Amino acid sequence: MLETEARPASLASSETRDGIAVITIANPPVNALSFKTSAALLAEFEAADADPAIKAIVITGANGFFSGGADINDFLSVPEPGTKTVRDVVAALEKSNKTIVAAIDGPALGGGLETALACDYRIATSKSKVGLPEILLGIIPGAGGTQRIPRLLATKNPLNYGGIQMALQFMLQGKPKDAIPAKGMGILDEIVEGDVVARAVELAKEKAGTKLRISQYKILVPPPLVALAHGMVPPEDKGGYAAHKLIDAMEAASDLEYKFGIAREARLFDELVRSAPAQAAMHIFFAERELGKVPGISADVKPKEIASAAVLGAGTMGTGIAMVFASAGIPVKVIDVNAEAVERGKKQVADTYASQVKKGRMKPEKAQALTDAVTFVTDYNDIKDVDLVVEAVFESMAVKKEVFAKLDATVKKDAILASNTSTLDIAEIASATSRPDKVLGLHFFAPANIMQLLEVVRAKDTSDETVVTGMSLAKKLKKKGVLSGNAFGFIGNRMLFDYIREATFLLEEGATPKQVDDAIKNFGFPMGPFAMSDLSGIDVFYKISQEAPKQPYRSSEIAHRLYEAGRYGQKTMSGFFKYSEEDKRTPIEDPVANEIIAKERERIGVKPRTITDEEIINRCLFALVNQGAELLGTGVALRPGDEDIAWIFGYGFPWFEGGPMHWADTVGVKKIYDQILAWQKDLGPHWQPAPRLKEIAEKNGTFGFRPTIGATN
Ligand code: T1G
Repeated sequence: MLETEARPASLASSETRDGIAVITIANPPVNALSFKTSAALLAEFEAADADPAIKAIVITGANGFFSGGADINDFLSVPEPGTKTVRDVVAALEKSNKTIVAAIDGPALGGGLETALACDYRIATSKSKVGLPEILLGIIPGAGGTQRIPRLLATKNPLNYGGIQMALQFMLQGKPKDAIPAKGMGILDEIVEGDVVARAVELAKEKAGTKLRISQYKILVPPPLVALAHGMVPPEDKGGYAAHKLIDAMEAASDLEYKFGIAREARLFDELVRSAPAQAAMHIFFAERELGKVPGISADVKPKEIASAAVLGAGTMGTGIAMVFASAGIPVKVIDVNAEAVERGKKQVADTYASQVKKGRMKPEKAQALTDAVTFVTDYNDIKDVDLVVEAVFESMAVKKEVFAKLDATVKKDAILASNTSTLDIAEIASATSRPDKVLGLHFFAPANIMQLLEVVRAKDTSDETVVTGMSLAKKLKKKGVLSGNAFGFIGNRMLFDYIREATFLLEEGATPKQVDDAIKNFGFPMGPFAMSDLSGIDVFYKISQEAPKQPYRSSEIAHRLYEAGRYGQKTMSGFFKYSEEDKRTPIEDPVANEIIAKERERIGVKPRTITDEEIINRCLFALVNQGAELLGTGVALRPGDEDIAWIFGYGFPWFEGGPMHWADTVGVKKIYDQILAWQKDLGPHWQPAPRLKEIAEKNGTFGFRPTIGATN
């Protein structure tokens, strides 16, 4: 006979089914194991564990989640003594002599999976995911994951230390595994279709009295593998801080008994959670989740469905954008009146997917399906019924207005028209149509099918519905959608212009392109401003500078001199650097370019001086921060976190510094402001502190958006 004892809804509740206690974590939206939830779960567990009538225990989660792990907000504060955490829950499970079954439905991540690993059996629905993504937060699993996962996987996959390598990859990549591969690895014992809790109660009854303590499994992590792993992750000061600690913790799973291994894990975790890279990574986590929240637009405004799309222009960018839509499952037509461009576009699509298949990253059937999802047409009438068009034609206002007028006349009235312009005025482009409310900017970054950043640009007449549609489309396209106001260069490029301005002035004053790029790379960027200019094309920057609003101060003309010398960068095998036939991408220092720079110094009468790497970093990055503050002050950017996401996912700003605005907080906004005031005197009026920067500096404040506890190292 079934006895049910329901307790009032709380963060954790339990009921009894036939002598089996079923404990449910319920902390919407993701059942995060906050301090409070951990305490509630612990209380329910200890009560069931102590109850002689209870033969075994099932732990599960409500609302389609097992648990998203520890509550990351809790890491931003110092817990009161005696505060219960996930670790205490795991310790209680470890101590129990009752059989415990984890019934997983949905994601079991971080502390959520660690809780399940402390159970004797783990069963899950097929839609579940399991993962230890802590590394993505600049930390390591801190509730036994580094000790149990290696033991479990090594025991389940002993051949050639296969399990050890799996465990390393699982934790170093932090990428969750779907249920079926997780079963294959041995993390899950069973995949359940239907009611996972009912199956778990059944299994608990079957297995009652058995204990499978992973903590007691003996394994060996061979030192050569440890050394290899250390060699495969970035240096500690270039984003690898947590990774090296993770490998150290995993080594303990081999060298030490569980109780000592867990102590080492805890020590390493506590050191990491206060580290600057971890604070930066948590800032990014929350900043990403803020992106879609647009103040002033009511939640009642729903996005339009985009079930079909078209891209105007079969160039490299247009075709790349089309592949993004195809990957998101949105059939897309690429329209171009130029037949050769269409052939080139078709080849780009075929080559891209073929190389994915060749690299084993995509199955041939998937490649074929994606290729079929991108169709090329030459007649506007072929796209008249699509829900959205992205224009990606030549960067000229006249050309843009001409094609928008034609699109407006051809495509169904409620379709959204978007421009992929990287700098031009969206309102001006929209004025060529009868539907400015349905016109916005969708600024993709090259290569569009790789770069994650997507600037969604709102012009004065763009409707709230169109903005919301653009933002939700960004999520559907798996892009980081950053909302920008309609100003020259939007957010990313507008900040870039000041960064490049300063980098070029440093050349005038005595630095070389190599010195500047090396300093910036040493800071953590994948490439410096001049290799980036050569990649994007000095001719492109030159044309943009011709269209840019005139500034009330002098800009350097070094790029002009290179342009006049026909040095456009990689495309002409020479720009700020030169490139070899064998390797068209690796910049080589070029005395010819340095000579052009030296001549320009003479022309403007500047005597070169010694410039330190520190000055290079500060001048380039303070310029970035100052413009970031300007864009916040003018409302072009909504939040500093948005600017950080833009620069991390669009321009390679090192994640472990958290983006330019978070970095500014670690340097000190007051210090930056004072330095800019000093440069205004020494270097010129182009150093104008942004009012928002002044305001924050005078309050000795931060850009911040979530308090961070004093970061160390
Ligand atoms: N802590 C706090 N808030 C969280 C959270 C978490 N772990 N996970 C999600 N949220 C919030 C998020 O900010 C958002 O809030 C809302 O939930 C919905 O999230 C001891 C130390 C679970 C796959 O790294 O990957 O365990 O914006 O928009 O797309 O070893 O969230 O609505 O106010 O992302 O459905 C490890 C992080 C923690 C997983 C759901 N866990 N979360 O994705 O929703 S460290 C993680 C995710 C740890 C232990 C260690 C995803 C998700 P708001 P969302 P989603």
